[in-house]
Amino acid sequence: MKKFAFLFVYFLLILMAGCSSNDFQIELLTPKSFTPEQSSTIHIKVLDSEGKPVTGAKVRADLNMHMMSHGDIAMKDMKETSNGVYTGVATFEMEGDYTATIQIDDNGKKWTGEKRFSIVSNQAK
Ligand SMILES: [Cu+2]
Repeated sequence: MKKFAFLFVYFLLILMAGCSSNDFQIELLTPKSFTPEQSSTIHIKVLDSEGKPVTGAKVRADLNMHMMSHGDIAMKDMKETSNGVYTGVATFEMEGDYTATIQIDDNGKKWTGEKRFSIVSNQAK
């Protein structure tokens, strides 16, 4: 009987661990194009597992191009501009595919993950 109880607790722990990775739903909103030497506005929407906006969190995003070293574009302290929507500015040097590494700290509850996006230059070639 003791063994059975132990197994049950073990099972419960596995279930809990499985849930914690889904604490946040992150949506990255980027413009489709940019103007060289001008800043572009990036939004990150942070929702909890129930789809409610996460307010008052610390949000940071680092943008990197694939397979290139351009000097990171870091948005260290994104400002919350509306409920659960965090805004930062980035100055792109080059069009192409980027990976955003996003870090959320919601009162100690943390999430880190990556989102990909592409952006093109709107300057005529
Ligand atoms: Cu590049």
